[in-house]
Amino acid sequence: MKKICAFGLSALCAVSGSALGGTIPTSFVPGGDDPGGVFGGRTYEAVPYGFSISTNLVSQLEFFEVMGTYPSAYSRPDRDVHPVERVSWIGTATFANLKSIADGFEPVYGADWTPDYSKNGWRLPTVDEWFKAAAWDPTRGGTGGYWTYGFGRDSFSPADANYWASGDPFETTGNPRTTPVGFYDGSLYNPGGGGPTGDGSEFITNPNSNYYGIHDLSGNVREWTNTREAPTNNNYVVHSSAWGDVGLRANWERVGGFDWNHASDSIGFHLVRVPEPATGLALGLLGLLALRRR
Ligand SMILES: [Ca+2]
Ligand SMILES: [Ca+2]
Repeated sequence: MKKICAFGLSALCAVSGSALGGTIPTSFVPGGDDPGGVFGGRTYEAVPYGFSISTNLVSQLEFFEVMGTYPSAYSRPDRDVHPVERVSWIGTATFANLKSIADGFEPVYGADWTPDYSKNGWRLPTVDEWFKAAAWDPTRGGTGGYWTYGFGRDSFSPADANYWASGDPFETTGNPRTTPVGFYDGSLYNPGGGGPTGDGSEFITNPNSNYYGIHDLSGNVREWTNTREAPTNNNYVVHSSAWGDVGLRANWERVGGFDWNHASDSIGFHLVRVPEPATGLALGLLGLLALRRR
């Protein structure tokens, strides 16, 4: 066992290979099959390299097992299976570095929180990666295309995702009204009413995972990305919609940029990692895109 510190602070040390927390389930998004383009007035670049993305939003239990704390506003007995929220961008980067070390990967974030894209550890997705994971479907129309919502459809109903007054069994339990990660999987919850989930009311969900099998890209909580809003500030772009939003944002719409110390019970995150960042031309492209991104 070897104790490793991410960047010299005792609070950011972990034992390499200690497997802090369990394995984070991932879905693989292959590179090189998407054209990118302009959507809603924003340019999304093609992603020429493959990356892994957490199948679910990072849960409160996954965060606790690494960090030893429950920072989220949702504090009911079933909190472990709900998405972690009220974590700042710096908090997510800290978690990602520690989880990387525990899993035997290279930490991505350096001393000033600058991501080193040559490392193979966990990090937040860039906006281009997030958009591809949420929208791209190489089978759409036979030749591939982009969907409006993160579950592979261009319209939504209350059975598809968690938003304000969407009727799920967590509407009446008080704020924040998150649903468990992976909740929209086609299940019938609390059949006949009076079950153990949320307020016990019966609720049927549509299968919400998309082509890659990823959940909750639309709805439940908004999500941090690894992309700065502008090179001159520490605001990071936030995508997706939350339990408190009326309806769902399209995959290309952004909430805006938030300071890296901002923490909200409406913001959580998916994690990504590039298993082999040093191979091919992926690394150079990624670095360039991250630098020139507005
Ligand atoms: Ca809801
Ligand atoms: Ca989401």
